[in-house]
Amino acid sequence: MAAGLPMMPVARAVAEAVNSKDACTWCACVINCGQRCALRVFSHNGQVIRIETDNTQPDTLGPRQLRACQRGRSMRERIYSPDRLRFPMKRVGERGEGKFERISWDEALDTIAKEWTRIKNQYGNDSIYWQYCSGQQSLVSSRRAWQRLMNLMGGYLQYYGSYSNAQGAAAFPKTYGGRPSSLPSEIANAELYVLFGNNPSVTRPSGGGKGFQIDAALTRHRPKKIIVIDPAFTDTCTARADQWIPIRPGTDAALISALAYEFITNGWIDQAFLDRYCVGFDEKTLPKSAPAKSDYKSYILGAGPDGTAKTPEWAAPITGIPVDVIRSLAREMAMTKPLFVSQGWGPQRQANGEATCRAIAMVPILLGQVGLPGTNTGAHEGNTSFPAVYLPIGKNPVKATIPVYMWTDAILRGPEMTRRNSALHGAEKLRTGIKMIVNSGGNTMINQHGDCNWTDKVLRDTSKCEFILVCDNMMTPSARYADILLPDTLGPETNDAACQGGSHGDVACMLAIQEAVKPMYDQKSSFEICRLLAAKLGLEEKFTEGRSQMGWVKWCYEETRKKVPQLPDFATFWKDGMAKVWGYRKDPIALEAFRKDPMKHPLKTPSGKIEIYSEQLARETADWEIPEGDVISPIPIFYRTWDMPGDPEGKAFPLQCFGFHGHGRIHSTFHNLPKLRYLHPDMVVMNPIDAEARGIKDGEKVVVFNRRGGVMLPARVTPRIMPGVITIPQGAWYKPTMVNGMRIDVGGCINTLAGHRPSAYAKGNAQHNILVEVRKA
Ligand SMILES: Nc1nc2c(c(=O)[nH]1)N[C@H]1C(S)=C(S)[C@@H](COP(=O)(O)OP(=O)(O)OC[C@H]3O[C@@H](n4cnc5c(=O)[nH]c(N)nc54)[C@H](O)[C@@H]3O)O[C@H]1N2
Ligand SMILES: Nc1nc2c(c(=O)[nH]1)N[C@H]1C(S)=C(S)[C@@H](COP(=O)(O)OP(=O)(O)OC[C@H]3O[C@@H](n4cnc5c(=O)[nH]c(N)nc54)[C@H](O)[C@@H]3O)O[C@H]1N2
Ligand code: SF4
Ligand SMILES: [Mo]
Repeated sequence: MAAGLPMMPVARAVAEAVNSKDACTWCACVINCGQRCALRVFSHNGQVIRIETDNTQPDTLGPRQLRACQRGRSMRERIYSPDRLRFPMKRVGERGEGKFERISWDEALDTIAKEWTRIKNQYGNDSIYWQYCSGQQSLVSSRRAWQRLMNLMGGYLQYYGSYSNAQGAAAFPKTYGGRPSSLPSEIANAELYVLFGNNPSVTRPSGGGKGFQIDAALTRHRPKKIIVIDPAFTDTCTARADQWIPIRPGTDAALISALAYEFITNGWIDQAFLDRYCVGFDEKTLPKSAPAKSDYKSYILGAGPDGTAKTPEWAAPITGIPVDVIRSLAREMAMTKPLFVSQGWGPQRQANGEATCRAIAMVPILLGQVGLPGTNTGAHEGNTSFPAVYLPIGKNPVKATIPVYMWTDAILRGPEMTRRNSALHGAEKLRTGIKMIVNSGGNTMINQHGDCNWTDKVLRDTSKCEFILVCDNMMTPSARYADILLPDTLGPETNDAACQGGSHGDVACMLAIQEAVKPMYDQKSSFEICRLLAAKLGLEEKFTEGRSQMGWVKWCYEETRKKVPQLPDFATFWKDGMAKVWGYRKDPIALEAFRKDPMKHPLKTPSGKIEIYSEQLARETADWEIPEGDVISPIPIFYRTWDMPGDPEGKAFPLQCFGFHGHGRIHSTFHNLPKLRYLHPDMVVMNPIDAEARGIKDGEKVVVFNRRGGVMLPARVTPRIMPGVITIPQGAWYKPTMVNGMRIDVGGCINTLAGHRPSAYAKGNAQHNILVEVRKA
C-alpha cells in the first residue's frame, strides 16, 4: 500500500477519521460486568459518530490502557438503537402485553407521585420495593438517585445478596470471616493454578480487568500447570489451560471430598496447619456444641452420620470424572506447590452452592496452601479498589430485608414470609406484600429472574403488585411490565463519573462521563427524573441539597480524593477523562498476616480461625423451617438437590442445563445490537453424543423444554461441552410466542427453563439447577 498504490476508500476513511476535528469527549462503560472501561466519544453536529477507547498508556501488559471490549465500544449502536425508549409512556393494554401510549413528563411524574403516595399511605413503606438493577453503575445518575429519593419518601423494602454471588457471599465468610483473596499477580509465584468454574478470559476481559493481570503474571512466570475444572471447554481453557477436567454441574463438592480422601489417606494433609489455624477438621478441634463425629475428617472417611467413605470410586459416577483422573489430580495438587486455587461464581449459582463454594476452599486449607506466596484461599482472584464515594442515599427507616431471589414470593405471599422460613433479615416477619416496584437499570423483573412463565403470571396480576415503574434505555422484556415507563439517557448524553468495578486487577480508577450530545428525543437522566419527581413530592430541596447533577459529580470526586490522595484535582481529572491509580492494594497475598501470627491477626470468624465447621451457621439456622430436599450443613459436604440427576420429578428431563456469561452480552444488555448478535449468536451448546442420540445436527433448530416451558434456538454440536450437559448463553431476551399451539420462548432466554426456588441457606438464585430434554424443532 505504501509503495505508491492509490489510497483505498476504507483506508482513506480511517485516516480521515483519525485526523478529524470531530469533538472528542470521555465516557465510561458502566454496565455490570465487574470492570469499568474508558470510552472516547467522537461526535459531529450533535451526533455520536464513532467510539474508541483509552489511548493514554501503552498497549502492553504493564501499566496500560483501560481498553473497552466490543460491547462497550458499541455505545453508538445503543444510543441510536430502534429499541431505544424515546418518550415517557403509560400502559394502555393489560400489564405485560407491551401496549403503551406516549404521555408528557408532567403526566408521568404526576401519576408516579400519586400512586407512590397512595401506596405508601395505604400499605406502608415496606410494601414498596427497590428491584435488583445492576445495569447502571455510575456514581450519581444511577440507582443511587432512586434510592436517595425512596429514602426521602420514608424508605423501602430492601434485599440482601445479589444474583451474581448470593450463595458465595453468604456462605464463604462462614469459613474465613470474609472473602479474602490473593491478587492475580500471585499466580506468578505459583507452580500449580487450578480454576473451578472460572472463565476470566470471557468474564474479565477488559484492560483494567483481572484477565489482563492474570496474563501479566503468566508472562512473568508460568506455573508448571494450569487446570480448569468446568463442564464446558471455555475460552479460558483454550487460551490458558494445560488440562480441562469436565465436571457435572453442581458436583464440585463431591470431587473435593474425594480429593480430601486422597489427601488424608496418603498422608498429604498439612496436619500442623489444620491444628493451629482451623476449627473442625477432626474431632479434637470441633467446637463443644458440635455433635460427635460431625467433623470433616469423619465425613470424608465415612465415620460420620452417612457412613460413606468419599473415595474416588464414590465420586466418579457423581461428577463424571474418571477415578484415575481424580487420583492424579489429588497427587498433583499435593506435590506441586505453591498451589493457587480460585473459583468463579458458576459453581455457587446452584441449590447446593453454599456448600460448594466452601468445599472448594478446602483444597488449599487441607494442604496448608493459604497465606503464603503463590497461594490463594479458593475464592475468586482478588481485586483492587479504592473507596469511591457515591451519591449518598441517606438512611432507610424500613428494616425488613428479603433475600434478593424471593421478591416474587414477597408479591404473592409476603405476610407468610418469616425469618425462619425465608431467611428475612431485620424483621421476624413481613408485614405486607410488595405493592409497588421501582426498577431502573435492570431486567430481573422477568428476563434475569428464574422461571419467566411463572414470573409473567405473578406480574400480570395487578391486584398483587399494584404499581410498577420502569426506567431504562431500551424496550426490554422487563419494560413491558411497566405501568409507567421512563426513558433514561445514556452516558454520552449526560455528565457523571464512575470508579473501578469489583473485578479490576491491579488498577483502581476514576472515569469521567461527559455530555457529548443532547438526547435525540425526550430522554432525561435518572438524577434529573428523580429531581423532578422530588419536586412533585415536595422534596426537591432535600433531594438536591442545592447541588446540580454536575455539582454532585464534583462533590463525589472531591470526597473520594480525600480518601485517595493519589487522585489529581477535579479539573485535571475532567480534562484527562480518567485517573488511574496503580498498586493501590498493598497486600497481594490473602491472609499473609494471619498465617504469620494468628493470635495477633485473627480472622473475623467467631473463633478467629478458619472454620471448617461453622458453629455460627449451625446456631443461626437451628430453628429454621427447612423445606424437603434442602440441606444446611456446618461443614462443606456434598448433597444432591432438586433439578439434579436423581430428582424423581426430573425423570423425563435427562440433561443438565446451565447458562453461562458469554462474550456477546452483559446479561441482557447489548442483546438487541445486531452486530453483537451476528458475532455471538444464541445457541444450545450440546455434545455430539447427546445430539446423535436425538438425531440433531449442528445448526438445526431445537426446542429445549421442561415442566416450566420451552425455548427454541439453533443447536451448536461440539465436544466443548461434556455429554449429559447442555449450556445456553444467559441473557437472551424472553419472547414467548405461540408455535403450533405451544407457548415457546423464541428469544432463547434460559430463565424460561430455570426455576424460582431458592437455595437452602442464602435463599439465593439456584439458576444453574436445570433439567431438560431437547428435540428437533
Ligand atoms: N462477557 C461477560 N462477562 C461478564 C458478564 C457477562 O454477562 N458477560 N457478567 C458479569 C457478572 S455480573 C458476573 S456476576 C460475572 C459472572 O461470572 P461467573 O459466575 O464466574 O460466570 P459464569 O459464566 O456464570 O460461570 C463461570 C463458569 O462456571 C462454569 N460452571 C457452571 N456451573 C458449574 C459447576 O457446577 N461447577 C463448575 N466447576 N463449573 C461450573 C461455567 O461453565 C462457566 O465457564 O461475570 C461478569 N462478566
Ligand atoms: N439463568 C441465569 N440468570 C441469571 C444469571 C445466570 O448466570 N443465569 N446471572 C445473574 C447475574 S450474575 C446478574 S448480575 C443478573 C443481571 O441482571 P440485571 O441487573 O437485570 O442486568 P442486565 O440484564 O444487564 O440489565 C440491565 C438493564 O439496565 C439497562 N441500562 C443500562 N444502562 C442504563 C442506564 O444508563 N439507565 C437505565 N435506566 N438503564 C440502563 C439495560 O438496558 C438493561 O435493561 O442476572 C442474573 N440472571
Ligand atoms: S469489559 Fe465490561 S466494562 Fe469494559 S467495555 Fe466491556 S462490557 Fe464494558
Ligand atoms: Mo452478576
